[in-house]
Amino acid sequence: MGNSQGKKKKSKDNPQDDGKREEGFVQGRLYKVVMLGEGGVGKTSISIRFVSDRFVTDYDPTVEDAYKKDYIIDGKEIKLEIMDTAGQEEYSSGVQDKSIRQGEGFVCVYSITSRESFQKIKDLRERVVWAKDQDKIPMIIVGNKADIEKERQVSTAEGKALAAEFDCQFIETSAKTNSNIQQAIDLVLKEIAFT
Ligand SMILES: Nc1nc2c(ncn2[C@@H]2O[C@H](COP(=O)(O)OP(=O)(O)O)[C@@H](O)[C@H]2O)c(=O)[nH]1
Ligand SMILES: [Mg+2]
Repeated sequence: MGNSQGKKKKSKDNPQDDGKREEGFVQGRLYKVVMLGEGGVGKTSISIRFVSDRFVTDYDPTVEDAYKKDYIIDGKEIKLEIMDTAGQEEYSSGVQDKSIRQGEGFVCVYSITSRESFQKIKDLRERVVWAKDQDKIPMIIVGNKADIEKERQVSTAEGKALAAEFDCQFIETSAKTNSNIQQAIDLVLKEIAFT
């Protein structure tokens, strides 16, 4: 395709087409966000909460789906696709690697009630870094289930410290009470738009 003087304009629907990135959001552009995290941390719940403002408790945990939403951010109407992965524990599975390759922004989710899920974040980040050949990867860390304070195993300070180590943003959320869900998605979208 026409690639003269390295000034090729990136196509709207094909943001990965070109290494060059605009600063800020582009009207009509599709933004692809990938949810990563151990099974049960709330990836599907966060996705459904964001796209349809519901909290569903009975769905198949093995389901892997993509949720789409037209969304206005910074005054621009964009298309958002959230790729919800399942079976994170199956490291050999190529399915998530495909999502990682296709995704532009990554939401690494753990549950504040599970130290194990928190410890997994490091591995997840490494997989993304390995799969993407980019200097800076748009990524945020999310500590979900913040509504269950009495079962907390991971402090807010620990979450912040890990995010600082990875030079990324951190937010605690609850898909159940709809706390900080939109804020989390906005954060990752801004990482994509301004990275
Ligand atoms: N209390 C509470 N439960 C949640 C929250 N998010 C998800 N859950 C519950 O945690 C379980 C796993 O959630 P799910 O979205 O399927 O996790 P996934 O495997 O990461 O997709 C389900 O029973 C959800 O109802 C939350 O923010 N607070
Ligand atoms: Mg799920």
